[in-house]
Amino acid sequence: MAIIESPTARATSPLAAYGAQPAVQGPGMAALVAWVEEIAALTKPDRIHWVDGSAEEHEALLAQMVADGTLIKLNDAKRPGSYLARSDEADVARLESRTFICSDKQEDAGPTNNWAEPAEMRATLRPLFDGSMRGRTMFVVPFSMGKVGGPISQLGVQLTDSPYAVASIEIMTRVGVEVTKLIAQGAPWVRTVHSVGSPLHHGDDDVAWPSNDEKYIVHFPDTLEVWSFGSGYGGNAILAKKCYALRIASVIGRDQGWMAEHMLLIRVIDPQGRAYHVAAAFPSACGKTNLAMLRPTIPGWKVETLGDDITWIRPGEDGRLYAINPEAGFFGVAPGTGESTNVTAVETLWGNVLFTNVALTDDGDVWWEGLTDEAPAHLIDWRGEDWTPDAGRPAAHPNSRFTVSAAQAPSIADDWEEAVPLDVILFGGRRATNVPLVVEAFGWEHGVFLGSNISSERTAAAEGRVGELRRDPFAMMPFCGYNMADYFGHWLEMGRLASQLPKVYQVNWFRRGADGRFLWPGFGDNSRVIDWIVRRLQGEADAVETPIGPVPAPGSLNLSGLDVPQQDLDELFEIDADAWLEEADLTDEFYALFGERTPVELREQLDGLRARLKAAKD
Ligand code: GTP
Ligand code: SPV
Ligand code: MN
Repeated sequence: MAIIESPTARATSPLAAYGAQPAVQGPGMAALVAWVEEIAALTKPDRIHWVDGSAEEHEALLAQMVADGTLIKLNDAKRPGSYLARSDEADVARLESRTFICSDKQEDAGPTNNWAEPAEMRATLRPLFDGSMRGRTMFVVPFSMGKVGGPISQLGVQLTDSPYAVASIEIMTRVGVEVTKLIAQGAPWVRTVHSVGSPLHHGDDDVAWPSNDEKYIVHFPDTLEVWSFGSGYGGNAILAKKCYALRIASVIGRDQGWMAEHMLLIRVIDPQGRAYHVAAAFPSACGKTNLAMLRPTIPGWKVETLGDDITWIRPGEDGRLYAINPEAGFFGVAPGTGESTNVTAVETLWGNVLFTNVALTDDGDVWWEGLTDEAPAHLIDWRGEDWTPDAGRPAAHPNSRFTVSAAQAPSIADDWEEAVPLDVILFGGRRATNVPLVVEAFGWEHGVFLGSNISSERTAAAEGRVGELRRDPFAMMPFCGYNMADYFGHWLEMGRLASQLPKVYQVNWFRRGADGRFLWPGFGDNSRVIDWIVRRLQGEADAVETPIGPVPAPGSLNLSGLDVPQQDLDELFEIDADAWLEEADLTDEFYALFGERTPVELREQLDGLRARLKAAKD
């Protein structure tokens, strides 16, 4: 199968000139072909490749990237079917400052999103995309979020000049002719355009990771379009993920009565074999993949993986909220993933993995900080330079990632592509202070209040100073495609649409002692918190009320076999009324950002919190 069709004589239609479109017919095909032609006329690729999603095509694409120097093939004996990509040093993470929500009205993007007037943004983008694919192949990538033809699945097409993006999308979504057939039959789909912005002029040598210093990740929610320019990395380039499945989908969900959330999804099975479904919203690089693959340290419990990053939730006919993971793969943070922290992930990564910005070992395998306790004596670091343990810098980039098929996780549920009824929603973040290990919400509105108040220390998943505390409501600050206050309102509305709501909890695995240590062992021991929550659902675990919500009664958290000193436990659950009153002031300031759009229910929740804190002080 030829990946690269040579540019034949430019005949009548650009499509006829560039490459073969699939032999799929139907009323929806004309719009797709017209759009592909329009974007090709703008970006002027040398070739067009309609991706069919076959295994042979995927292999050929990978082989071509090895030949071009974009990928390094890893040692087949150590890591079969696996590859390493090293990005440009200026293209290593999502760029929130370059991400725009271009709704017709600025107030619909809200104060927490970058906004530009759509016509003005189109005028900015047009010259950037004009000829941006010269010398390259434009790939047409039809994809489905959720299983192909599934009742709550959504379709899209990405046009991209990045073969790395194509290979990634093929792992992260369902790609291929079956999707094109649905589009041909008339199913709705979302248009996404991506260019690394690095045209090749005659005789130019390509670089391993083409990109452009100027970057734009732009969403037009009113026309359901995404345009991304200049970056080849992760969420900037795999447009099905954050751009579509969160930002655009959140808008569709607002209008249609469902939710697109930055959440992992798991099935927890208790020692009696009873199953519960838990979704958890934690900000980027705050432990979603880890919890999604949790291996409980307490006997009798089991966790099955359903998703690790995105969850779509909608009310079912029985009044419960049903959830699916729309993705087909994991784009997971490598550093900190090891035998002692996430052994399931380590097992998942046995082969067929696309690694980005991790270190290369001398025997052609990969390594990153935290994979093993001891670093190898010599590595090639993520920049391609020699590295030894005394180098004084990390060998893998802190936001280095693995891309791997979800089906490959040993913990994946047999029915992971089906919707499941939600029992529990968790909100969490990285908080060194104030937030206890676990707090129960008084009810749905209080739960929404807790979600709206997630704050977290910045990680390497996006630009900004790592460690700085920032607000990240519902872990959706970078991913909400519309006004955040309206989004809070949508959460409240969902509570009215469903008759049997999940219970909501706030968790924090990251509280530190005065000496800077984590107070809680985390990882597999987080099962102890899940166990308490499930026993609460069953009416079998006690809680004590505090001003911020019920917390485990002394003795009700299963700590057997765990060596955490009582003093650390006290610190883990300490609630300092003064510090919380200060947080309440910050919440007030934050809500004020949205003016009248902040739902009154949340203001009432804030008043209630303040009153309880003041009462506790008297
Ligand atoms: P995105 O893919 O960016 O949305 O993030 P994610 O939430 O899936 O991140 P992931 O699970 O990969 O978290 C990465 C970091 O969190 C790693 O550095 C882990 O070591 C750390 N981490 C995860 N769980 C725990 C925990 O229970 N305790 C502590 N201390 N660290 C944890
Ligand atoms: C995140 O940053 O939350 C991610 C990685 O999941 S990316 O897809 O690059 O946005
Ligand atoms: Mn994420």
